[in-house]
Order: sequence, then C-alpha cells, then structure tokens
Amino acid sequence: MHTVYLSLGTNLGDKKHNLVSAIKEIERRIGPVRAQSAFLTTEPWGFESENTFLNAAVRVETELSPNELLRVTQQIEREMGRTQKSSVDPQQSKVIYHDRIIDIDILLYDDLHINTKKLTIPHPHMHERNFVLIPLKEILLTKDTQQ
Ligand code: PH2
Ligand code: MG
Ligand code: MG
Repeated sequence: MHTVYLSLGTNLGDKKHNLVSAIKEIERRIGPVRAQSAFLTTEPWGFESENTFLNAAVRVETELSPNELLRVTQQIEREMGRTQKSSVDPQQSKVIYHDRIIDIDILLYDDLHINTKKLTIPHPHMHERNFVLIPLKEILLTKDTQQ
C-alpha cells in the first residue's frame, strides 16, 4: 500500500459538488480516503479569472503505481467534464491556466521523487502555492479517519 496526497481545485459550476464528486470517485477508483481537508475559497493564482476557486487536499491509500494514479486522476477529470488542460505559451515560456470543473494534482507519493516527461513528484510548484499548502498542512499530520 502507498500513501498519496492529492490536491483538488475547481472554479466552475457547483464547486462544492465538484469537490465532493471527485473525492467520491477517488475513493472508488484509487483507494480509501484517510484524511480530507476543509474546502478553502481562494483567488485564482497565476492567471486572471472572475471565478474564485474552491480547493482541498486528501490523503489516500492506494495500490496504484504513480503512472496508474496519474491515468486515473486524468480519467476522473475528463469524465467530470474537464476540457482544457494547462499549456505552455512557447513565446513567453509561461504556463497558461484555464477555468476548470475539476483539477486533481498528485502532490506526494510515499517519499518518492519522480521526474519524467509526464509526471513530476513531489509536485514542482506546491511550495509556492498557498491554495495547496494550507489544505495539505491541515491533513499532513492528522490521524486516519477510517481504518
Ligand atoms: N490551479 C492552478 C492555477 N491556479 N489557483 C487557485 N486558487 N487554485 C487552483 O487550484 C489553481 C490556481 C493550476 O492547476
Ligand atoms: Mg493544478
Ligand atoms: Mg492538474
């Protein structure tokens, strides 16, 4: 079994419902959710939008490998209606973010360090984002809520 921390974010539609639905799917397809942060309302970071975010973090036990985990999180995003992914503006080598129904990012996977084209763990930007760090800190040292 592996312990992973995931970050969730949404800034479109019924945001609370989006987070609850995503966490349900995580529980069903990835593994038992052992800890869940509060839902935090945050301002868009790194791009301009009139839609504020609702962010959260969860700790999950899983048998999935990092690549399988990535595949399943992306599958949940797609099935929930995520359309545009973040992209890189080649002119300014800057990331372009879009409003989204749901974003599920892998923050930590045990104490693994992975750096491939598809996947970087720990998440390379987590340390500079309060919308990630505040929910993560809330659950990092908490006990499991279910066995
Ligand atoms: N996600 C981003 C970029 N900016 N800002 C907030 N507040 N919350 C997010 O989840 C978020 C963001 C890239 O995925
Ligand atoms: Mg993200
Ligand atoms: Mg993402």
